[in-house]
Amino acid sequence: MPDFAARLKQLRTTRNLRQVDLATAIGVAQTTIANYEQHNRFPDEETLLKLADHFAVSLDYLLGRSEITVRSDDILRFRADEAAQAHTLTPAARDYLTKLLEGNKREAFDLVIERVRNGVTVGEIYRTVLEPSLREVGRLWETNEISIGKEHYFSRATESLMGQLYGQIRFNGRRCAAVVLVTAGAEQHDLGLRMVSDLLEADGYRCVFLGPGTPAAEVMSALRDSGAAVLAISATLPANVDSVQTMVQSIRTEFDGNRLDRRPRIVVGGRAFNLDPTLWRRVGADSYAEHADAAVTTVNELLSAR
Ligand code: B12
Repeated sequence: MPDFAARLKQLRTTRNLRQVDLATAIGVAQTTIANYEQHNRFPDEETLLKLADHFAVSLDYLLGRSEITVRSDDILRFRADEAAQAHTLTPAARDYLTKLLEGNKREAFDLVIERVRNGVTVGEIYRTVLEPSLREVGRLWETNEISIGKEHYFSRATESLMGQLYGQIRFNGRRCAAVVLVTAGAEQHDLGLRMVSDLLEADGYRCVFLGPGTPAAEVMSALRDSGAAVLAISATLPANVDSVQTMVQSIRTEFDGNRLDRRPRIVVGGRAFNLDPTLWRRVGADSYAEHADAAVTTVNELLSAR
């Protein structure tokens, strides 16, 4: 495998960047990049993270310890799709977004809760209002049209609205297996995974939502204690995909001696996997779904095939 110097040069040249372009983008001198590529210097922690973020790769990939990465052309295509979707927000998503960004939280919540009272399912609200408006907020933040504070406010408020909507979910009364849900590595984005959890519960699954920051040993305990049939892992940042792979490998090893039907099936998802639809196979998962509705279908299919 290449070392850091070779990997950096490879990443830079395959993106058609000159040393000076990369230097400007991450805020260092051109000679610094030249020194990195010639093994003369090694970056500090902050610069390493900037480089990984800039190329949308993990630190392991940047250091030549992993070959798992999302292809840059996939990222560009995905971003273009996201930008195009901004113009096709549903009127309800547009209203929610506008009201909340103006600070009218009560009105924003009321218009969503009103729709649920009128028969719209929570799943539909997630798909047509909350998910697209969250993505649009990300785009507005990336293009400097709103501040990071507004983006935080919007996501925290949406999280609290989801808590209220949970009470409105219509559960279908089936009694299904348990599913443990976690995010990988340092991943803090967990709203998408919560949507997956809520819709699985609505379909009858017992969900053990662990979310971000759960140590591997605790994930194992939760799988054993709940007798889970499925582990659902979410990653939004490409930098966390390696951690998904590590988690998949340790679960496989841990349950290796168990009967086939006692080994948890592993399903992955989240923005990082949506960027490159071949990635889920490369991390060794059993399946993948692009969004929360599809996640329910996928889990049903995985378990009916056992
Ligand atoms: C809200 C948000 C935050 C919140 C998260 C709050 C929370 N509790 O989740 C906070 C403020 C904490 C945050 C932090 C950061 N964020 Co942020 N964030 C977002 C934002 C605006 C929305 C994310 C979201 O909720 N989307 C909506 C959900 C519903 O979509 P989803 O996650 O894709 O989930 C769906 C599917 O993927 C699927 N799914 C999800 N998980 C799973 C799992 C399984 C098993 C299955 C089957 C399916 C599945 O189902 C879901 C529902 O359909 C996005 C913008 C965007 N385009 O997504 C940026 C975004 C993801 N963030 C970004 C960044 C850069 C960051 C920070 C690094 C910023 C910083 N410098 O601090 C940090 C990183 C924190 C960390 N270590 O994880 C970038 C990522 C760019 C990249 N490299 O890919 C984005 C894209 C913004 C942007 N346009 O640049 N963020």
